[in-house]
Amino acid sequence: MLIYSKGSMPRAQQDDPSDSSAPVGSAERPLVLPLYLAVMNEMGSPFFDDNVLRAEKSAGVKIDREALTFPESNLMHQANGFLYCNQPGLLTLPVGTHVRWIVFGFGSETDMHSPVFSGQKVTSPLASGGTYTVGLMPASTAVIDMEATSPGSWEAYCAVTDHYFAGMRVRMQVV
Ligand SMILES: [Cu+2]
Repeated sequence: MLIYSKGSMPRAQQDDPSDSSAPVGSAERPLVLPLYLAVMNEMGSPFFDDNVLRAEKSAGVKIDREALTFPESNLMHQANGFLYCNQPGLLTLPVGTHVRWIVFGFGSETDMHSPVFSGQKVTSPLASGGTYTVGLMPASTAVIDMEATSPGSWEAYCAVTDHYFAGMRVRMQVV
């Protein structure tokens, strides 16, 4: 579900896309995709204790909850709900596809994100400013227009170093 202000989305993407003859992915009718970035703390889950017990039973080991690394190990640095490009399916974009990314983040003070779309042409609103990302604070959104220009396997990711190495990435296959 996308909620948008009137006029902020190309007419062809609104409620009745049948009134446009432009194909999805064209400049006139970009493919709209979400990119949700957030650090999810699994220790806040009401199922946390059950999950730890289940993991201990499955692995046959006792988990040291007092270990200094334990809290960090429960911070899931997710992008669209998955880590390390393991989202189901493969996001395949033919060269020339125009994508309107709706990027958004929620969470706490750890949720400062910098979404980047590697290898591709960012066409707005940033290209004129010479930058390739936006600063995304908790409970904020942004729109980034991108054109798939470079074939290969690329990532949409958070450029915050800790977040990237902890898995905040989505794979894009440009063909
Ligand atoms: Cu981030």
